[in-house]
Amino acid sequence: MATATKKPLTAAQFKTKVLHHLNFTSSEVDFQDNPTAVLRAVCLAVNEVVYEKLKETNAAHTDQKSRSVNYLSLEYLMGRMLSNNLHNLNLFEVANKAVADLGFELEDIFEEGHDLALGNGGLGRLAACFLDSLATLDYNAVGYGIHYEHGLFEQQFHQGRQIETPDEWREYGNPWEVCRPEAVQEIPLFGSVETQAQVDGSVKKIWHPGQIIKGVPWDVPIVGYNSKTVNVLRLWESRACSHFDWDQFNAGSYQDAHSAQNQAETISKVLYPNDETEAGKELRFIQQYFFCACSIKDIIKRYQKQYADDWSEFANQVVIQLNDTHPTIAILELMRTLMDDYDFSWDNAWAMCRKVFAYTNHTLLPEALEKWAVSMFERVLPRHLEILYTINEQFLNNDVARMWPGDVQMRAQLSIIEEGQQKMVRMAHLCVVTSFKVNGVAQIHSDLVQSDLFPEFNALYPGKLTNVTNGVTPRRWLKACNPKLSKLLDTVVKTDWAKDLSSLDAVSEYADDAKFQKKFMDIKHENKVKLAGEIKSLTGVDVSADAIFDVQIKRLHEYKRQHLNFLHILGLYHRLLENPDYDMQPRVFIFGAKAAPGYYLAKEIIYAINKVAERINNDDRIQGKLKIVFMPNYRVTLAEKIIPAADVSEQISTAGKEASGTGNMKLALNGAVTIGTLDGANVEIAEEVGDDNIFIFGNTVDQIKVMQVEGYNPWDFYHADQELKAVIDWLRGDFFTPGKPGELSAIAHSLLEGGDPYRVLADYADYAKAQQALDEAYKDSKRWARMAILNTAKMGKFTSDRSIQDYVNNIWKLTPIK
Ligand code: CRA
Repeated sequence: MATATKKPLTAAQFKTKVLHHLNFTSSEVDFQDNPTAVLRAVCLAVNEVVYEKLKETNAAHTDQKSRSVNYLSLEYLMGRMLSNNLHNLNLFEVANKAVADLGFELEDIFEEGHDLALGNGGLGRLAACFLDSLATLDYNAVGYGIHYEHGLFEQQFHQGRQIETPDEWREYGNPWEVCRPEAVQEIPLFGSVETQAQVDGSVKKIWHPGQIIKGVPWDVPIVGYNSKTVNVLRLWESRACSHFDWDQFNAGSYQDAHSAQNQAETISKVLYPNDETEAGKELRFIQQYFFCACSIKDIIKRYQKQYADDWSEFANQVVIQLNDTHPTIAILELMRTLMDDYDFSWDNAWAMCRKVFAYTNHTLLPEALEKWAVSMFERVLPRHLEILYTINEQFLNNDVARMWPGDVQMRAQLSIIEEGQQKMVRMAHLCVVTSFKVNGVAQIHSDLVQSDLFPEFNALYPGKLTNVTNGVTPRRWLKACNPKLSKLLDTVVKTDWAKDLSSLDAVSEYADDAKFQKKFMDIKHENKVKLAGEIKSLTGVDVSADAIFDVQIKRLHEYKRQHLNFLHILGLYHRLLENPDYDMQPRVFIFGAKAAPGYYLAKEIIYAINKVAERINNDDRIQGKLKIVFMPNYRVTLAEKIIPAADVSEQISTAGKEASGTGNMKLALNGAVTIGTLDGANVEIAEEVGDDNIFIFGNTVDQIKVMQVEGYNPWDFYHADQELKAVIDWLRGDFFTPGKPGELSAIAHSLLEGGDPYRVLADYADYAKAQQALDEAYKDSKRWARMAILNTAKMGKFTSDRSIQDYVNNIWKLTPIK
């Protein structure tokens, strides 16, 4: 469908639209004290533009019969939408002026918005960045997920301890989503399978479900930057199939009728708040199945709109990307649908599945590799389990037996079913066996997937295992969150760097230019002043923007080693107490992290940092050289405020444990210098910025492996390092908690008696040394400015546009929509 090139909206026209919505959608004539109403009206005004583009995009997708990627993810961490949508539609200045005319600051209006926090951390935020890039690059893509009533919990601190409260992101409605009753799906569960003999001698399997759940889709439009495309994120909400069982109601059991409804609605009630790990909870399993089944039905429905019952184009038109193993059941559901509902033979259905699915692995942590009990599988999805058994049998008898004839041990090791007291389904094995491509998320991680996690699969299916290094969208993570730096970059980069991030390399030429250095560092300082205000209002702590802002923001996990950072802070405090004139640049250590509610040690680490912060922040003896702030309720919106103000980026995971990381990319893009281990994407960041512009320390993956073989004794490190011993002893005693000895001892206990599983003590000395080198570098303001500038200039590789283009070239094979 051809569209006449429309004139861009003027501020006056935009204001008229906003006023229209204030009057007629909200009937809010007196909006002067009602910024929430203004926010709503602005969003609705933006939606007028968005929906028009969405209509055009849908028409183009249908006209061109274009191949699409279907991104299946249990998590999407979208954050707020307004600022990003305005930037992507090139309406930011227009809205700014219109809102000013109404007597408001646009930035204050943004503050009224709620984060869409339907995810935990990196995996969910990656999905959000990928959707942004897919629309920006004009690819036909649909994101599928769950419409959680409650996203990730809100975090508060009560006397230093984390308290969780429910997230209410749509309590009063959300302007960015629209319900699509015409696309509701019905999803069967439980029950039994009947085997029916057919006249031709074959058998047909009939599943008689015990319950049917309704899946209601909510669409969130995804606006591309400076592009024609608006794609859709489709989120499924679960509901009971008939709202009331009237027979039961008439018989007087109102309660029972309601309980079926409650049970059905529980499925999409709440996001599981664990990053990386999830225990074998039946509800989680049903969540996974529910959203996969809804999505598979929807994908088929979209296909049939164009091809009716001609299946010959399906594998050419459809690719389904599994974001980790969470959506693995989609494989079994597609097999079941093709055979049971569309009469495919086994071989044809299997051939189709092997062409359609691809899988991304996001972690090597053994506890995060999903397994489900066969017994539960059988109860919830009896038909799917049958299919799974057949897939496994064929895989073992064909693929494994051909490569390793008679090797019983290999069979057991590779089988999709793990034998044992409790038989388990290994979801990752099903993914690798079925998918035509499997990728890790940074080069070092993908290498480890091939060498350590799935070496046999790599031998069995050469070329299947590959790498796509993660990326982040420069629209949200530079243009929108750091407007001052963006404007400065505009003055020296002549192309639209937000769409072609590699063009930022042109900034390298200015790395030693004194004038440019001053401008760059002045902006950093202004951003720090602004963050200092935020810190004051959120935590009550006064910090100076002249200090180094040292940032560690990410989920709280032992492998990410917030406690290594913490021990080093204690080390500095120890030095300052021994010698108040100890020469160091004043530093503010800024943390942001949520701990999974059931993760004991993670919560103890938060408590210890908060307790120690209380003491150190109020200790006059150290003359303000050291401050610690733990910002509550870390989320996308807070990241957008912290990142532009960061001088130092802490990326200090145990080598081999962080698959990629993406905060590392966002911080460097905004001119923060990384102190980090050779882990995840840090390795590639180091390659890009060069050794002079990053502080690398610590044991490498290989050295960690050697340590494992030779035996690791944390006590050796404790006894060998006086400072380390002293600060650990502080935690074991009552130095920070007078009268309550041992209140902060959980960390020390895990590091010593607990065997220090993440090798914190082994890296302490080298970390402290790297920190000292960093302090030296900061003293030399020219050197530091050069480093900061080069970090921004060299981040071109880490745009999610590049990641998406890698997926397109090597896996999805899409062509952009014209
Ligand atoms: N926790 C990895 O740990 C990675 C993201 C996105 C993670 C991060 O290093 O950057 O995925 N893994 O690829 C994960 O969620 C289930 O595994 C993460 O976010």
